[in-house]
Amino acid sequence: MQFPDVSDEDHRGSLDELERLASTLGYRCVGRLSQRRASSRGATVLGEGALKTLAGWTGGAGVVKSRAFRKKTKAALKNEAPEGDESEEMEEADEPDGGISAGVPPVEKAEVVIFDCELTPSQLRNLESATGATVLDRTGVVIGIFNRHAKTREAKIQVELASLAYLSPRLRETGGQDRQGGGIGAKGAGETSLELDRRKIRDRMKELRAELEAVRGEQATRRSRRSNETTVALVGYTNAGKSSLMRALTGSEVLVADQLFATLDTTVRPMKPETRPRLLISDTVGFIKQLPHDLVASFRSTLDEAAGAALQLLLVDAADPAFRAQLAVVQTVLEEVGAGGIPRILVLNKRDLLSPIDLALLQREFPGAIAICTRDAGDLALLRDKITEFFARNFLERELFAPYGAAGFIGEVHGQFKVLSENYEEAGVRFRVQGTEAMFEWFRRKFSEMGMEEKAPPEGEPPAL
Ligand SMILES: Nc1nc2c(ncn2[C@@H]2O[C@H](COP(=O)(O)OP(=O)(O)OP(=O)(O)O)[C@@H](O)[C@H]2O)c(=O)[nH]1
Ligand SMILES: [Mg+2]
Repeated sequence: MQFPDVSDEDHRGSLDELERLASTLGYRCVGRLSQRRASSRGATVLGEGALKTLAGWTGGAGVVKSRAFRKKTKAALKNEAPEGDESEEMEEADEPDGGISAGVPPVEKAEVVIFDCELTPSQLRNLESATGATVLDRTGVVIGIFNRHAKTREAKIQVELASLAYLSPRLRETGGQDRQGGGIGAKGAGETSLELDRRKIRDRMKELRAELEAVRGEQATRRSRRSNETTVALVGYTNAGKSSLMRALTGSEVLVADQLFATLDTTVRPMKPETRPRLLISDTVGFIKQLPHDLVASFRSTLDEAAGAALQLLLVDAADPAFRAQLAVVQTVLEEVGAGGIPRILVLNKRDLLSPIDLALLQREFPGAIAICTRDAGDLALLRDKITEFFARNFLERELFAPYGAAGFIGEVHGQFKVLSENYEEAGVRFRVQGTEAMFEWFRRKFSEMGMEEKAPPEGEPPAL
């Protein structure tokens, strides 16, 4: 469907992206069909003609043979309103048919039809009836990929929760069968009752939420343990190159793949070569347009990483013609999850794929941004400098005093701060250190009972990292 407010270019880009998503799930695209529509309402989303064309590709009848459709037809014959909760959608089906672009009909028969919009459960069922093929929508495909790529316990719980939330309303329509392999088992003995399925889903979701709480509790503890450290979050659209940059900056072996949603788990590693204080880099799940809210909510804790960072590196694939729209999506989602107000450096990645002219134009368009290639050592050194400069600007120089006998104190000072000098005096050790306000705050809380003293030196130049 191409809606009136979507340009031809954006429409094509969106279908390209959908094709990539589908191929990540192992599907091969045999044909594309578009129709200009005012909205995605209507019993089958598509008009009659487009549906017939589509059914020609899948070997389906091209008409809906559902109960609701029969009901509507009967009602129409009797000239009365149709009953049932699908009546509204059936009424909307009358938009004129037209604006179809289908290209050459595919040689191979299509077994799966994927729609680039969200389908209601009844639209999905009607379309399956008319095409005789399996029908998926964009969300279904994304959830399928998430199911496949989740590795850690936390990501698996998050994905299962999202699948169940997606599946639950669709159950009524599909008679309790699990369409996507989304976590609950497919139909089996004693599982045909809809009520039972619904209750099982509710119970399972409750169980998963409790488990997620527990996992998140552990994580929060881990996060607070490093709250005095300084985290840089890599954020961006899926496939922008976040994990590649993570590897380059930290030397860690995170997965890099030319795939959408290769990363679903958060990884945090110190930046190499190590700085003092240590800077941590975090790599997390990417964004995509029309990411359903349920899914965003279940990835909340992964995104908390972005919200808790001192600095965000917002990566875009500058060689992707759709990158401006992708950047807008990322900015919107970051706002929505409360990670909008954090200092940010825009990183135009994959500059190696751009011509010098395009690159120059981009740099003029985004003056604060840094253009890099994650494989170029010089670019990486510049980016590293930019990161350390940012922290240097935010580092304060203070004096800390620890009385002798304050167990662990001296080790922590050396571990966390950059120590400029230390003097062993009669009653204890006097340090001159550099750190962020947050680090001093954490330190104050931890060692307040030990009589730590802290004092800012006279105003001067900002400290170097
Ligand atoms: N040409 C070029 N390709 C790059 C560059 N950086 C990353 N890539 C490629 O882009 C693809 C995606 O890279 P990833 O690092 O996995 O991207 P990501 O942002 O982590 O993606 P997800 O985890 O799937 O959201 C891979 O095929 C990388 O090899 C670059 O600077 N230039
Ligand atoms: Mg990744």
